Amino acid sequence: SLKKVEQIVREEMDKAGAQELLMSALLPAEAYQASGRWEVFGPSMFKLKDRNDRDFCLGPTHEELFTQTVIDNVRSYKEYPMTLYQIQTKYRDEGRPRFGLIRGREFIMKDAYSFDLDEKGLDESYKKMYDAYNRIFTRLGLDFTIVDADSGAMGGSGSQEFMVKSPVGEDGIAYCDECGYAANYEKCECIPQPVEQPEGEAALEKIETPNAHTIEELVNSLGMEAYNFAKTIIYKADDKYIAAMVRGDRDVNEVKLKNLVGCTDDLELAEPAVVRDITHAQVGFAGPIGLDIPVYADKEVAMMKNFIVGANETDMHYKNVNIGRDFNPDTIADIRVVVTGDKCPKCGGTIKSEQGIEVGHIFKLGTKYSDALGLKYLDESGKQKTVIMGCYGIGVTRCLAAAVEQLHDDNGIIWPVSIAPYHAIVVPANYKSEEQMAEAERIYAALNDAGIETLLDDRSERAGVKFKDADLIGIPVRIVVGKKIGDGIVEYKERTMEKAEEIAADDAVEKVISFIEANM
Ligand code: 9G3
Repeated sequence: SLKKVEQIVREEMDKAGAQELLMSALLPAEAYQASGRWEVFGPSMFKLKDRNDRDFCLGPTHEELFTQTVIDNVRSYKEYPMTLYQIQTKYRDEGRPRFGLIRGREFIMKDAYSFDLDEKGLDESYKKMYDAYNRIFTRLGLDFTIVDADSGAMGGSGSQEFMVKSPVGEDGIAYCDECGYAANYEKCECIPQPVEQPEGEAALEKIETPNAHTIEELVNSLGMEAYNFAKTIIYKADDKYIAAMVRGDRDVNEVKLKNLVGCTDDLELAEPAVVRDITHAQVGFAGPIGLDIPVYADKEVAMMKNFIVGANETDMHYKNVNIGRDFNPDTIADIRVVVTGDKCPKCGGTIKSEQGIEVGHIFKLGTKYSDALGLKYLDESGKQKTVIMGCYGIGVTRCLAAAVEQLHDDNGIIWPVSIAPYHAIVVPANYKSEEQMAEAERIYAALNDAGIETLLDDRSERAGVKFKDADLIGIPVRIVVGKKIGDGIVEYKERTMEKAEEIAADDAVEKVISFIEANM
């Protein structure tokens, strides 16, 4: 299945005019030091030393190496445009590796890099990749959505993600059915949703809230609504601490906040001991009043009146808090996670949000790497210019997991035919019956001769075990040779059919061929 995914990616990349090469995965530090990323990646980069104590890494991505390759080999502007790619193992020391192939520290990526003379050229190269990605994910049998994405540390002028909808997806997709707007959580602008606010500013009051550590407990003990509270969450941003505030019924979007704060590494929740040290209170009573770290407040908090916050004192909260009189955030910005029901930032319609697995991400990079490493060319009038780049990734191993997440049932995997490990399986029901085994072998050989990738389950196992295994590994179609073979009858079952149907043994090969051809 993995080889089939790679081959489909390869075919479509080649059709789009890209050229394949293969880089090292064990790389000297120099290229990443030249771009400044040797430091930027921090703990995510697997670093090691060689026998001469020189710095190396296991390659997490290859912008620098492809740029250097073009510098070393391309002499004239006439050789552009070009798009180079590889299908190669990457290494990243993820803070939270999980879900098997979805997020591992070693994974296979197709990474491509385009090199153009100008922005117009980049737009053309980008469009070719965009179209190739549509063909690739369609051929892989994935139901995907394309969303505008944040470029984050990559720089450049924007990017798009190809997302496979799945509840185990770690990424969020916000989309509007009315106007077609689609963005990932990091990119989607949240329109502040006002909730009714009391008139005037009541007097600030400290109240006892024994053991009310969470919003739910507070709501219950005070008989208020979650949107009457503002949460104060303390994060570690690189080597300093910050406080983020969102309305009680919202969540902090940590990528939006990270981009706003401009920190290098991902934000991390402050350890409880640090929270106690900063707030002088147990966790769950943090608030903005009297806090001596920067406070980033979501736009909706700035609309609240007479609301409740932690008092930075164990078991105590403040009520009737008002911005201006009682505290002033250092920054007010959109730092919350979009939710279903939000207003569409484009047309005002209703936003829906779902989880997704990012299987592809394409970027217009610009000159970030060509500047850093010095990839220049002399144009036809002899004027020196910088090459414009794009980069395009597909999580090849992640596509396998995405396909399984999206296509399975209680009996196991349902592979799209295009990436199934085999097209068909032949199962003799009774391994003790010479007639059934012989007939199964005959059909198996005939299918293989017809170009159908066929598995023969000739184990000395009960039929039920063989059926369950065939369903579990998701073989698209199954032929069972049982007692009725004496009447020239076999069973035919497509993986998605409820029940098997009886067909003439002589029709089995043709029926399987037409099913496979219709679903490739
Ligand atoms: C690193 C480490 C982690 C990383 C990166 C580099 C993510 C990194 C973004 C990309 C951008 C594109 C080429 C193909 C398309 C995607 N996590 N990214 O660059 F060193 Cl440790 O990989 N790269």
